[in-house]
Amino acid sequence: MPVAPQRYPSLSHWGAFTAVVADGQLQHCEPFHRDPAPSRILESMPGMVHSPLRITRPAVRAGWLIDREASDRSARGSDTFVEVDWDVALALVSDELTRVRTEFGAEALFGGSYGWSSAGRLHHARTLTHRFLNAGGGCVNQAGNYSWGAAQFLLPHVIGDYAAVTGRVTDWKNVAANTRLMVAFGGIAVRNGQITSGGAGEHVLPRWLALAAESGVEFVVVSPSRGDVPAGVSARWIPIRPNTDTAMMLGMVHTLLTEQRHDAAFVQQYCVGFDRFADYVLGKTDGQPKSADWAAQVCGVPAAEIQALARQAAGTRTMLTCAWSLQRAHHGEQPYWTVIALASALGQIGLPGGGFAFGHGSINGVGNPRPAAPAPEMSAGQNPAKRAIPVARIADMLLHPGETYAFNGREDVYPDIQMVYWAGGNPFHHHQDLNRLVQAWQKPQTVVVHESWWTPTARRADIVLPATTTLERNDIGGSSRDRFLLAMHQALPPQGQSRNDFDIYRELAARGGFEEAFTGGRDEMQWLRHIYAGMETAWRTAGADVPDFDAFWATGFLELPEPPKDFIMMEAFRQDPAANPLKTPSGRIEIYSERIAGFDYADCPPHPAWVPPAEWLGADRAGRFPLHLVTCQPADKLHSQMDAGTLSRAAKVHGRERVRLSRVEAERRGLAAEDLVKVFNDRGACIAAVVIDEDVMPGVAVMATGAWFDPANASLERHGNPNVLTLDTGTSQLTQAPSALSALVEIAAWEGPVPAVKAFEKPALVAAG
Ligand SMILES: Nc1nc2c(c(=O)[nH]1)N[C@H]1C(S)=C(S)[C@@H](COP(=O)(O)OP(=O)(O)OC[C@H]3O[C@@H](n4cnc5c(=O)[nH]c(N)nc54)[C@H](O)[C@@H]3O)O[C@H]1N2
Ligand SMILES: Nc1nc2c(c(=O)[nH]1)N[C@H]1C(S)=C(S)[C@@H](COP(=O)(O)OP(=O)(O)OC[C@H]3O[C@@H](n4cnc5c(=O)[nH]c(N)nc54)[C@H](O)[C@@H]3O)O[C@H]1N2
Ligand SMILES: [Mo]
Repeated sequence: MPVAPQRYPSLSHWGAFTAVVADGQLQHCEPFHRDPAPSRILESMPGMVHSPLRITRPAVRAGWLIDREASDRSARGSDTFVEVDWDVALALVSDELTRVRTEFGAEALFGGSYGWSSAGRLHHARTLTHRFLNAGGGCVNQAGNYSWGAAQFLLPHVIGDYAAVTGRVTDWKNVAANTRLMVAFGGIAVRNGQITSGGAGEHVLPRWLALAAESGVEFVVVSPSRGDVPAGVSARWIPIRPNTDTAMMLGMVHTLLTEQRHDAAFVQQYCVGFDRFADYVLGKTDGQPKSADWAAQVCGVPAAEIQALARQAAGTRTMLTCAWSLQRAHHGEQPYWTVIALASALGQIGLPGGGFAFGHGSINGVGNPRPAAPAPEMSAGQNPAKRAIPVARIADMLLHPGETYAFNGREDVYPDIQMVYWAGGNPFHHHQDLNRLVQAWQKPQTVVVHESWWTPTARRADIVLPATTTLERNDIGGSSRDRFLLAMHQALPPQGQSRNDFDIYRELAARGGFEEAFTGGRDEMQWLRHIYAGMETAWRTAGADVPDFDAFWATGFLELPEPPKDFIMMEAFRQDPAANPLKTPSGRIEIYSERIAGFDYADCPPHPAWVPPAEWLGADRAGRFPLHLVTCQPADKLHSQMDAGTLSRAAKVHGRERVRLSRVEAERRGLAAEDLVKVFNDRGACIAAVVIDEDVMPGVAVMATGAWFDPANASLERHGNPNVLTLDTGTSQLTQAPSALSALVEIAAWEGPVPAVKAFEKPALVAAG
């Protein structure tokens, strides 16, 4: 008699689903019945959960195991691993933590562990890493994130808090009803709307876009790629040179000012320092008016088009929105500050359907009407070491211990790191200039990684501990942008000898004598009840029908109602700025910031300005690297997660990531579709496969991130990982965020034999003798 498959509710960053399990194997992931637009990334899960790339046993790098001090750290990534028993591995990790803490102190232990890990919040590996290291005496952490790092530290100076980025923007319903023109810098890529951090219960972006289109909202997409125009929406595409949006926006402000179309009363009442900015725009401070003609030279958009868009925006209800990508670039503070200045000049901030927003095309749920009730959360506790570096300065830190750097008005010194601890992230995916990171990674004596798969980062560890995936444990997930809270039932036993990160840390904490501090005296199900209890009151107040935990667990989900009233960003401030001031020094929108002026940073002046990036098409157009490389998010996976899965692999060409080019650029280089090419600059090279794409403007090459890093050597990566080409420098001294989107490259036909891709082969493993 065949046994009926079992069904378990679960959740991932790419959507909620039911895990269908038969004979101990995940058969497929059935999308959540309430999700109107599920993501196909779910298709990759069965193959990944049961992948031969799973790490099945704890493993120790051979050179490190023989002699830590004498071991050749450049062998990280190529060395053999020795598989050991859990007891041996845990003793090694525990002793090493104790040794490093005793000999060098908590400041020698890097536990930033940046990365997305699971949607489930109890078993969120990064949070658990912090909780464990904090309880054990602290570590050096990472501040901010790769997603919106420049915005995160700039916006508090300008609009007081960064709610506009991470929190709520004006609801889509309000946009549909009131906005007539939506100008999307960086576009609204539906591809990116597959993802919600913490898990998508419902994918809402297609629905809200359709509503806006039906309601007659006119879309203008300013982007190097027409691919950022949302499907099903008729939109005008304005191609723009990457990293030059600031110039275009300044040209629009200049048009408004010189034609007296700006809202003088608004900037007077709600902003500080607009006059000083206007002097700059008009050329009174530097002799160069930032006219539409000037802007056209910089950004490549015709002056008449810049002027026409400014006039149109001033004549109707306009929402300006910027993708997060704009600020993930060198001097990425400037387009964000400038769009706020432009929106201020238009004077519609705080009105229905007007003003500015960020991230509509970056992640699912931006503008999704949802009451302000908390999402589930696990606490990491306090870090007694009180040390953190800006998230993306990791290679700088490892390469330059003791050196001083500036960050957001402070001077700090890079710590001298002896041990790196990572769980739930893939720095050999996320960091820029990976050849430089390979060098920096040789600095610490010891690297510990928890992973489920032999990712590039796991391969570069000294001690690897096998972690379960989401389906092998019980959890709870949800996001502040989503109306659903999801129960995540354990559907499978731990694969191989893998253990939950929570259990690994519990055992290590027990060895260190602080088990109770780590566990809080709770086991898995007690924690889930505790997290649920912490949300109950707020969810009930927000109008949800909240059952007790057992009933929620049995049903598998809980739903918040849509709020009765539209949320309009900065509405209260607009209605009464004295009663509802912004959390800036002046209480108003700071178009000129005295605080930033006081920092005296040449790379971040006190008002929005055109500060050319280190690499862009204006500086080196006729030079050796005439193409601007745009590294966007991948459509068929989340970062590097599920890269070895069926969906991602099917999209590769000759097993490599693709590079998109216009026909003129391909023909100029004698390239045809599916040709293998070398994409290169002075930092490195990778092999990729050509896609001729007339939606990409000339001068630009587009590659998605996520191909598992597979270097043949420092001068060639075989799989198409664009981060061997990107620039590893802080956006500015103010925010020190990643400058991933500022890189110039050249492309040439691949000559000679093609090296095989080895990213999906396990490292050499031997049993302990
Ligand atoms: N060039 C360029 N680079 C970029 C970007 C770009 O636009 N351009 N974007 C940047 C951005 S915005 C981001 S957010 C980063 C993303 O960078 P990351 O978040 O580091 O990328 P992921 O591939 O999601 O890595 C998460 C890792 O956690 C592991 N993991 C998942 N669940 C668990 C678990 O339960 N336990 C453990 N121990 N591990 C688990 C996964 O297997 C995976 O290897 O990349 C950045 N890098
Ligand atoms: N499918 C999928 N979705 C994802 C992710 C994923 O890995 N996979 N990652 C998620 C995460 S962690 C994040 S932070 C968000 C990131 O969200 P974003 O940062 O918004 O995403 P990107 O795909 O990097 O960039 C969006 C578009 O910006 C355009 N662009 C790039 N540079 C410029 C420029 O200088 N000017 C203008 N006008 N346009 C430019 C590119 O054409 C690109 O398609 O995506 C999230 N969504
Ligand atoms: Mo991100």
